[in-house]
Amino acid sequence: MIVRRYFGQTEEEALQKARQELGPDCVVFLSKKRPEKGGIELIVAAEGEPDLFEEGRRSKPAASAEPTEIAAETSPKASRRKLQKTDAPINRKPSLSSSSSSTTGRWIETIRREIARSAYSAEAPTLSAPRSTPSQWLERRLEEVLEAQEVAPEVRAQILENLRRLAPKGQGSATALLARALHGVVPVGRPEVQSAPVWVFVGPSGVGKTTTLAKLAARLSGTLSRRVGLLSLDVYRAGAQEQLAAYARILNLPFRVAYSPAEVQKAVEELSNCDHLLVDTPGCNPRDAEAILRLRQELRPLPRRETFLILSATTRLGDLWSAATGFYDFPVTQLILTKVDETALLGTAVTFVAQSRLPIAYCATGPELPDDLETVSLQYLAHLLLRAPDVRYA
Ligand SMILES: Nc1nc2c(ncn2[C@@H]2O[C@H](COP(=O)(O)OP(=O)(O)OP(=O)(O)O)[C@@H](O)[C@H]2O)c(=O)[nH]1
Ligand SMILES: [Mg+2]
Repeated sequence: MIVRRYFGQTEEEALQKARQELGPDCVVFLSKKRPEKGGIELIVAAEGEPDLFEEGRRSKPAASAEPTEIAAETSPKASRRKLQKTDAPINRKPSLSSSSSSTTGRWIETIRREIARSAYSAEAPTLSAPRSTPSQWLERRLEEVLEAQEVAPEVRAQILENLRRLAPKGQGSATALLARALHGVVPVGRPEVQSAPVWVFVGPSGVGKTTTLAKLAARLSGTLSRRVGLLSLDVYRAGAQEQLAAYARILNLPFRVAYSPAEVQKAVEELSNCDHLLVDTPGCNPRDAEAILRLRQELRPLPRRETFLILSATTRLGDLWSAATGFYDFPVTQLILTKVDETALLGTAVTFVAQSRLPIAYCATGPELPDDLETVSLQYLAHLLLRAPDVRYA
């Protein structure tokens, strides 16, 4: 999102300047009388991803527009945002309605700070004042974004440290710069071709293990033309086998159920012509040591394997750690983050990945098969962190 300040003798004049620069869909946050600036001040927002260096380089703001970019938005789902268009009455003060996300609150708080600052901006320096170098300016912008996303302070510090090294020579979009600054802080997973042939999906109950397994089965067998077999060890939850059996039917893949380590061994032999064997497991309480041990014993006959820990992006940091600790001994090799669509706050998950050093391989972005799954790259994580939360006006 881009937020800028425009001045004019009348609201219409200031709005015309805003539309010229930001396009017809820009949104008026605030309109106020500013006689010392020649009439009226508008604070206007628009969708888009600014080149932060470009904005930071402006040593002196134009008389009519003072750039105060808050963050970038590149989400393909950006169209979901419901911003009031500027062809609505411009002097209607926006009031926040139902947005419950604390991120939204913080972002709005950032915008409010800009608005408050504008009350005495004749005296106070703006964010793009001459004394601010491009790299300082950029660092402040991204620090605000990371804080709003609730990335833990020590992880933020590491990312900003990288940014400080990159920024003086860096160029490009906010997403590209943040992606480079995440390097070495947030480990990402191995590509499919480098992984072991058996993929086991473990995690707490209801996080999306079976759905994610089916998405990956569809991707491996469809796009990548691999021979894929499915094996269910979930013999506890009613309907669990039927769920995976249905996916196997839809995808036309061989499917087995195993009730014991011996049956696991038998299934491995029967499906030995497959390039990949994807193994579904029952939801397991990470604090239930007995259930964890039972599952580990059942998995023992499986040859060299990739064990994905599946966790929901909506989980608190303490519970993410509790799961990582409970499943640690399997051993877990990579992480899959599900329900990324259910939160605008990705900072907790990013903090967890940075602290645990568990490489994050995929993000599930919805319940739909097979599309709601993204292979994780630093570019993708930067995009998630920079996407703006939904902002709604009454
Ligand atoms: N919004 C959203 N829903 C998801 C996502 N992944 C899975 N779901 C939904 O979450 C619910 C649980 O998914 P499952 O795949 O059955 O979860 P599970 O971990 O296998 O559950 P158990 O086997 O009972 O432990 C289902 O309604 C899925 O459609 C996601 O990324 N986003
Ligand atoms: Mg399941």
